[in-house]
Amino acid sequence: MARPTSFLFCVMMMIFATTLMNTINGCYGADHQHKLLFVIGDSLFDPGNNQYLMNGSTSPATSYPYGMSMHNHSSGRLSDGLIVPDFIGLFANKKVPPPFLKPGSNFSDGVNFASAGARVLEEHSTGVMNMKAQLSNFDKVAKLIAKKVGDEEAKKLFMRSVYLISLGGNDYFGFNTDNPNATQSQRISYMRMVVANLTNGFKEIYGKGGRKFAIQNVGPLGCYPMIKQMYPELKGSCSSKFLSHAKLHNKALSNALKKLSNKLPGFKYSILDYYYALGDRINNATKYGFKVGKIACCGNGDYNGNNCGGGHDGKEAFKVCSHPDEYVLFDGGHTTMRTNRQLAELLWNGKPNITGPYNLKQLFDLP
Ligand SMILES: *[C@@H]1O[C@H](CO)[C@@H](O)[C@H](O)[C@H]1NC(C)=O
Ligand SMILES: *[C@@H]1O[C@H](CO)[C@@H](O)[C@H](O)[C@H]1NC(C)=O
Ligand SMILES: *[C@@H]1O[C@H](CO)[C@@H](O)[C@H](O)[C@H]1NC(C)=O
Ligand SMILES: *[C@@H]1O[C@H](CO)[C@@H](O)[C@H](O)[C@H]1NC(C)=O
Ligand SMILES: *[C@@H]1O[C@H](CO)[C@@H](O)[C@H](O)[C@H]1NC(C)=O
Ligand SMILES: *[C@@H]1O[C@H](CO)[C@@H](O)[C@H](O)[C@H]1NC(C)=O
Ligand SMILES: CC(=O)N[C@H]1CO[C@H](CO)[C@@H](O)[C@@H]1O
Repeated sequence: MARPTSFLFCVMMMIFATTLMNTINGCYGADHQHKLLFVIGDSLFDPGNNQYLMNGSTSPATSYPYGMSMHNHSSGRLSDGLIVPDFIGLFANKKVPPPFLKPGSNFSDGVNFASAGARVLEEHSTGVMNMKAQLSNFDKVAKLIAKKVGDEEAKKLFMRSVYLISLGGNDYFGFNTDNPNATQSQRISYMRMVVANLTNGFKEIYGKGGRKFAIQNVGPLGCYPMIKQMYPELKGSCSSKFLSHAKLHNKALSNALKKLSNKLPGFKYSILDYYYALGDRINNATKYGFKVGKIACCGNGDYNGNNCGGGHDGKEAFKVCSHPDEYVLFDGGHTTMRTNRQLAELLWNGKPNITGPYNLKQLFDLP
């Protein structure tokens, strides 16, 4: 069978940003099969970007026991090993999407902009790239690609590519810890603002060509060991205040995405029901092959909810389990590599009741 001539424009581009130099060594362009994976998110998806924002100071995630299941390669990922976007890259037969800020990264298969602590609403925070900053970094990459292959080819490439997003958890964590006495109507209007801003973010990507969106909804915050330790009066049960805020968000997000797909031609999406997927693992760990769901592998306190790796100054005492594979959670708010693989499998080819209306495999397969 005759194959259409397909060739790549291999390009090398430089961004100089204050002290950072990024090399974009990419092959983009006339290969009409080629699709990139762009990742936007918070600590659940951060592949180590934040260490480059720290001006040389260390973050616990860049040292033991983070990375302990990868020969102690502590990359800045908040887990014992790989995180969800890494697995998605591998399932799609691509390279693991590299951290945007890592000097010399090859962005030919995609790039990961995620930053631990990122929020939808906050614009500037020290040591964190919030949604706005991540979108502006996407814009930089998009402009450089367009400069190299032309606006039209670039737009087609962005249309074929997939945008994997995890945001919102930090907004609700922050709001509910800062405003313990907020009324229900204040909580609802805050949620509306988060969803509206997030929706604007999706529209911004759509405006540059993006058509295929994969979004993980907000997790069961109230069941995280970190939160259980903040509210000892709950005696280990999940905080319904945090759970209900996450649920409100997830319902509104799902409606907002349905509306967008009705309004914007070609807009396709998947939502992973992370709230259910993680909550069921925490509460029914053995069903998924784990031994421990409610206590983290690493940290201190009754649920190992805090200070894995020694906390911010690296000096706090903490315990580490010897077999992270037996645990759903690695630290007080983040999953183990084994859980991450299961979640990535759900995102990749989950049934519509967990990942829908499309799953990621279907999004990648679309032209
Ligand atoms: C970047 O990766 C692509 C695909 O794997 C490869 O063809 C290209 O040569 C790489 N660029 C550099 C400069 O290593
Ligand atoms: C990882 O580091 C810890 C603490 O320094 C050490 O006990 C362990 O043996 C190391 N594991 C590997 C595989 O090097
Ligand atoms: C790092 O240094 C830059 C420039 O001096 C400053 O703007 C930024 O806030 C610093 N970041 C941190 C995390 O201290
Ligand atoms: C919230 O309400 C409690 C109990 O009424 C009160 O003790 C506390 O100071 C309030 N917190 C804030 C931040 O207003
Ligand atoms: C987005 O959030 C900001 C506050 O950070 C708010 O002023 C603005 O109205 C929000 N936008 C939408 C569309 O709700
Ligand atoms: C989702 O549907 C599959 C069958 O398609 C079923 O096996 C599974 O239990 C369902 N999961 C949930 C959470 O409803
Ligand atoms: C299948 C199963 O065991 N489901 C349980 C999961 O955990 C919740 C909360 O503890 C239970 O209500 C379910 O019965």
